[in-house]
Amino acid sequence: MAKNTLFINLTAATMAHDTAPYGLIEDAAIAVEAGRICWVGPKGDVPAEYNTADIVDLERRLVTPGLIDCHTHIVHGGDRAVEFEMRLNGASYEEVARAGGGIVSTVKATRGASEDTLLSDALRRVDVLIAEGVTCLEIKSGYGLDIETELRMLRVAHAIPTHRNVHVKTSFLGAHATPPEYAGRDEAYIDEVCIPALRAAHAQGLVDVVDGFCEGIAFGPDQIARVFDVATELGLPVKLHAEQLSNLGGARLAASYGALSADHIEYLDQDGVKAMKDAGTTAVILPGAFYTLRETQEPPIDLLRKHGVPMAIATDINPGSSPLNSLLLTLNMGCTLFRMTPEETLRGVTQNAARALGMSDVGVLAAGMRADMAVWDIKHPAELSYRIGFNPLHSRIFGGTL
Ligand code: DI6
Ligand code: FE
Repeated sequence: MAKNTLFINLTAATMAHDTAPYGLIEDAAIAVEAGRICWVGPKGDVPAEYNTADIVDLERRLVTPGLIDCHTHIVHGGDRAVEFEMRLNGASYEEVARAGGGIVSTVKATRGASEDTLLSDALRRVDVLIAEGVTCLEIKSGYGLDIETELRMLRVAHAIPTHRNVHVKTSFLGAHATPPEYAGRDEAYIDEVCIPALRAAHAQGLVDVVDGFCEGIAFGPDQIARVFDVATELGLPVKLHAEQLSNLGGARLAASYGALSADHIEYLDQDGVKAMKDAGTTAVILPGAFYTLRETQEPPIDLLRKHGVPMAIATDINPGSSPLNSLLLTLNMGCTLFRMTPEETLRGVTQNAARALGMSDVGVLAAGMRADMAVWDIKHPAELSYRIGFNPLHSRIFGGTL
């Protein structure tokens, strides 16, 4: 029988639906066996069966679920510092995109990068997230836009857990942009590349979820629907970049497919919020892109709250609109830019981020969950959102191992 471990002398922000804010338990203990949490509660209530467990004293630190970054484009080639500079010299994001820059320049760099280079570049970025207590992240394709490179990106994403102690969920984002060789022929791109790439990636077991970019500079709802129809046929859940720069009804469309999440949603209206509520679709808030693009339209946080739509929050790390390699800074941005509360932002990278990924065994500290935890040198969970540019991580526990 696997030996139990009992973590003691800690404050647990369980994020489970409890009476206390953050599901907080002072002077708590957490028992772990075979990579799973088997008991969480006040130290005085530890069941006798854990009397013989190996004890790990966490010296009064705060323990949260391991953090989850549920929206990243962390696998990509190159960078876009020069376009950042262009925008600072007056060009808009759309103008940069229409001038053949934007996503397309990253496509060129990604196509030109070997699998090894893509992997080692991604691992450097993943390591920065891990150092902030991240134990699970989502990674998208969408910078290949040809069958071979889309598959390569997904293989790289899949390889990451063999090199690092993190879980990875992959999203197929073939409907991210039309590549230059299909300029003006969006429909042909969807038929000849996007859908065949999706089928191939699925056949190779490389896809967990199907994503798209529903926007004037990307694909319209009818085109996204064609990709989502294939996802449904393959039994894959969907999610969507929706209402980022304008309102095309993307969130409503996604909700009609029972989407796991609709992401960005600055321009989401009340109908879209209601559709998400009815479908159980999680709102993924991405302050890094809002900040980088100097967007002024804020996502409708009050409406989401009012209608009880669960909110997640993520880095959206990508070389164009969100070169934000910090989930802790993202928490602070959610609070300061959008007036989310520190409890909402922490829930957004734990319980609700798990929801956005369709994962039921991570994101809260409770019996039966994977023993993925972050141990912090802080007293109160609000400190995770409060400081800017400070990382209080003490250690991570992954699958029960410190
Ligand atoms: N929305 C975004 O903000 C990023 N992709 C997307 O669908 C932008 C990606 C890029 O500019 O490279
Ligand atoms: Fe994105």
